[in-house]
Amino acid sequence: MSFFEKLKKSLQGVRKKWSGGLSGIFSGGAIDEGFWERLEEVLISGDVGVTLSLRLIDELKKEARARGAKTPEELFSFFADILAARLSAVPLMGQAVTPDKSTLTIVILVGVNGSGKTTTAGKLASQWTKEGLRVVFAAADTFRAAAIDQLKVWGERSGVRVIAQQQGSDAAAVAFDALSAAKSNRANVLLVDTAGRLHSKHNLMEELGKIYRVLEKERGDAPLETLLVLDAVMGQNGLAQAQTFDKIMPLSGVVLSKYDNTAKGGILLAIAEELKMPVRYVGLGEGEDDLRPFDVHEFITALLEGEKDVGRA
Ligand SMILES: Nc1nc2c(ncn2[C@@H]2O[C@H](COP(=O)(O)OP(=O)(O)O)[C@@H](O)[C@H]2O)c(=O)[nH]1
Ligand SMILES: [Mg+2]
Repeated sequence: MSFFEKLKKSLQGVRKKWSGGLSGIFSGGAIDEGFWERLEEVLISGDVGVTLSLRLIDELKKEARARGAKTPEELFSFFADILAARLSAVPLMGQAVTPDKSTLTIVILVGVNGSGKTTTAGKLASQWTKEGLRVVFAAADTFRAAAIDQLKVWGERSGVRVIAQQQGSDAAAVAFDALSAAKSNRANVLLVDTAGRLHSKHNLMEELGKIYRVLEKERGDAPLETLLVLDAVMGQNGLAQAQTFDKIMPLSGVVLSKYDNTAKGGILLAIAEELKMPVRYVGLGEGEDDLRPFDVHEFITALLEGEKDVGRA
């Protein structure tokens, strides 16, 4: 299934719950006060956020005047263009991490408990091993034994070596070991799974900072990617998390997980606009193939398309 088909399928759920979907707003009626109020309501209830919703509406109003739009239908493509322009303005938006065989790429996954870090590590490893890349896992979530086991299951599935120590051991030491192993094995990717630190627990965040500093110091020329895994279901609450994690280590992007599970779709716009952070990947399920690089244009088409078009290929 292509990203588009997959996304459309999962967006059917989002759309139904998201006040009948954005598409309904643009079909029929007139461009009157009621139209703008309905649009505002749908955007805000869809986790776009108040400030951004009002900004988008202002922009669309200007566009409507400038182009002399008479019906909501005419506004539809203007709105799609506005969303696309804003999303595309963020550097690295939708760009997959592209390790290559000539070097080692380090990828650290961070995020709160249950956000989907380990699953994302597993999905990425599955994709990359299929491309013939050599992947090593660092089990730097040393908090719970179950976390190490969970990573090992993914490791077995893809034939990926897991560098782990005992539960409770120093996470930065695991990361250090794993980097050495990755280097001596001439691996192409080191995927570092970390513990789900509550962003309010400062000492735990410090530990995460230590992992970053160790890898940053020892990496040599190896490119380093730091991805924040955000649970789409968290909505606007996720934005505060992102800022806290970004202070611990400069983030190179967001993996928006569980997009198939959210009742609201607008958080994606809020991440781009409020955080100015690129959404690199979107998680659309629990399976190994359910992680896709984020595609701006396919996303907007799928989001704005009416229910009537859902079956179209
Ligand atoms: N539906 C859905 N479930 C997901 C997705 N990503 C992760 N999960 C599930 O979310 C739960 C927590 O994921 P896990 O990777 O253990 O989170 P971690 O604590 O951040 O490592 C697991 O049950 C995963 O299967 C996704 O994109 N969609
Ligand atoms: Mg985990």
